[in-house]
Parts: sequence; C-alpha cells; structure tokens
Amino acid sequence: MGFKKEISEAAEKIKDANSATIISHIDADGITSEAIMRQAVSRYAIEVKSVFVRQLEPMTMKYVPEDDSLKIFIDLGAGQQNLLEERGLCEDEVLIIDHHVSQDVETQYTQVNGIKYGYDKLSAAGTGYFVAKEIDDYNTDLAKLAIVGNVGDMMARENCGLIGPAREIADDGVTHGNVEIIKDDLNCYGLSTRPLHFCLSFSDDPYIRGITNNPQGAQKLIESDSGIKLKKSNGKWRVWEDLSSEEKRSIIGRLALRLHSEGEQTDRLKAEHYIFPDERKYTPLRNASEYATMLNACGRWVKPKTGSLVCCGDRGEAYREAEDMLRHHRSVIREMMEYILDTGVTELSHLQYLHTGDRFPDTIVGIGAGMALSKLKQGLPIMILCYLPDDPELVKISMRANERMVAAGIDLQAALLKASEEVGGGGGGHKIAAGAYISRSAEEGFAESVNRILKEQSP
Ligand SMILES: [Mn+2]
Repeated sequence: MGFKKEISEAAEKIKDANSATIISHIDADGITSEAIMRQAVSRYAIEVKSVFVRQLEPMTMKYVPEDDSLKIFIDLGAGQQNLLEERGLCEDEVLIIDHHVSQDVETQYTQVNGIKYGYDKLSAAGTGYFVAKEIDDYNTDLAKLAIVGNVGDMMARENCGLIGPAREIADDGVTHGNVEIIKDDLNCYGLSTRPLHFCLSFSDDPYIRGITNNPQGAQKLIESDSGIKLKKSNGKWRVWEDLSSEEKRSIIGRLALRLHSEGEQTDRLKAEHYIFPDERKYTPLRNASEYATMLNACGRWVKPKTGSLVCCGDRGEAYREAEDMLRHHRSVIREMMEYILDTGVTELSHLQYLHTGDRFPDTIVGIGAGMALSKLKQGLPIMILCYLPDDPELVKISMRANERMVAAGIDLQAALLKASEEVGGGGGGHKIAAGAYISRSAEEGFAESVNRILKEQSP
C-alpha cells in the first residue's frame, strides 16, 4: 500500500466517524498536529475532543477515554501499539498518524506513516496535513501549521530547508496565501523578533569566529563594515526580516568571506525561511521557527492547550498566556545556560559533561545543553545529567552535538543507546541530539562509558 492510499484510507475513516478523540504529544509538532486534525475534523461537522500526553506509556493510557469515539493517535502511537492492544482497542476505533518507527503487533491498526516510504523529513503535523487536505481541499490554510510542526521537529535542519512532501506543503501554503518562502536567506534564528546583532551572534550553525556569541563583533560587521543601520528612524531595533535583499546579501557575503578566511565551509550559511505574512510583524508568530519555539514553551510548561488555541487563531487571552510561557521558558533556559557556564563542565577526551541535579526541569535540560554547546569548548559534544521530579529512581541524560561533529562521524543516538543498554536503561534520538534514562545506581561511570563509545566513533 502506498503513502497516498494510507492517506485516503485515514480520511475515509475520519469521515465515517460519529465522534473523535485526538491523542497527541505536547511539543510543537504534537500541538500543531492536534490543531490541524481538530480543525479538519470539526469542519467536517464531527464532534471532536483532544487529549495531550507527554508520552504514551502505561501511566498515561488512562487519559485515552473509554467511549465509542474514533481514537486518532497523532505524533505518537506507532511505537506503542502494544498499549492500544492491551487496552483492548480494536481496528475500527483507532487511527494512527505518526512518523516514528512502527511496532509490529497482531491487530492491524490503520496507520499513516511516511517512514516506510523513506519520508524521514516529514513530521506528524505534515502527515496529518495530508489527511486533512484529503478530507477537504478547503484545509490548505492549515499548511502553515504543518510547516511549524515540521520545522519544530527539526525537519528543515539537515538540508537548511524543507524537502520532499514537507516542501510540497510549504508550496500549498504559498498558493493559499498565508506562507511566504524566502530562499537563500541567512541560516539564523529569531529573524522576526531579535535585534540584528543578537540574531547574528546567536547563530551557531555554522560557527563563525568573532560573530557567534559575540554581539559586539556582529554589531561591528553590520554597522561599521557593511554600513547597515541597526535601528529604525523611530529608535527601535531592526530585525533580520526588516532588511532589504541588498542589505541581506551584503551581510551574508561578509560572513562567507570570514568563513573562507578561516578555511571553513560555507554550505550551511544559507537556509530557506518560512514567513507568515498574515501574522503581526515583530511577533514570534511571524516565522515558522519562532512560532515553533512558542509552542514548545507552552508544551514544556504544561499548557499545550494554550498553544493549540493560538494555532487555531486566538490572538487574545491564549496568545498573551503563550507570550508569558515563552518569556518564562527563555529566562529559565538562560539561567540554566549561565549555571552550566559558571559551574563549568568536566572535560573528557571526547565529551564534556555536567550534572545539574534537580535544579532545572528535565524538559528544558536538552535545550539548555544545546545552547550552552556553542559557548563551551569547540569540537566536544555536551552531556547533561539530571534528576526527574516525579521519579527518584531515574537519571535523565541529554546530549547535544553540532553539524560539524556529525559530519566527523559522531552519532549520539548510537552512543547513548549502547551505553544505556549496557546498564539496563534506554535511549534514542538522532545523531545530533539524543537522550536516555538510566537508573541512579548506574550514574557513576556513565560519562566515561559514553566517552569510550564516542572515541570508537572518531576516525
Ligand atoms: Mn513529531
């Protein structure tokens, strides 16, 4: 069965339902997935409810209602079909829309999943969008949310833009009129809200000496070297989105020269951006990556429904609450980063690590680690260990690398999987970012054993 067939089967199943329950994940991809499906289903005049879970596991299965609604599992479910079976859910009452590796079980649940067709750069929101569009062509306005989900799940990262079916969705958004694709733009974050020099100095892919983590250096390059104004005539900071294409070209050109002179590659300097012209300028909703951060902030501070309301158009109460979440999110991450830099990390030959104990919520430790990475010793992945508030037996491990380390052969997913399995834990993720859980008794010596595996990966 092809991907198209899976999509049309899923759409038929939804159209036949009397009522539906959407069970989704609390990150940006999960929240946009839910918002896409909820709108598509309710527009078809089917009653729909939603449930968000941090993870689908035995403990959270209780949130899946025992009623006769169609259960739409999205951004989760593929890898937990045994739990659905144990619950006694039959084929008729389940639809799985996911992009995680599927588990083999006896019950043949209806599933849409691009993985087995090689679409590994299509998130759950993207997959759900195709189902929504199949239900009704009218739903192409939801392409915008699918882009946010894809970008939030890092689907645009490796190729500096969306590819394959995810890119087709972006084209749908352009046709609909609420998406603008900016090609060959600077690979940076914060293009709609950050003052120019901060936007440049926060960009660490690629790492540019004198610019990355160096706002003064960035300011000099923009003002003195390129003659570009940092402020508008009203005294407010300009953002990357404010620049004319000539101004952008001039800055990107200077950054390329700098990389060349250092003997560095320039292939990751440019990226494609997705702007939403129907959103207010200078807000995080103006572009896909900042929009995704706002939703992640809502999810990580346990307000996924607030994020979902924003996705469905609330620009009042829910939006203000989402802004608060984002501010809070940023300040805690900044605090954590400062803690890492102040406390200092322990350096091993192939790894640098730190234990943050129970100082920071485990849900932001990975993000904080990623942000601290570019400010620490270059070339070594970072590992943060922390305790979990709701499980005194476990230690959470978060690791982050950068594209350059991955190009040199580093695979954090493989390393953490191996090291955690050796001590009876479990882990997963990607080459560039991975996580694991181990028991507290296995904590000692864990960093050394990951270090040994990373050493084997190095040429
Ligand atoms: Mn996802």
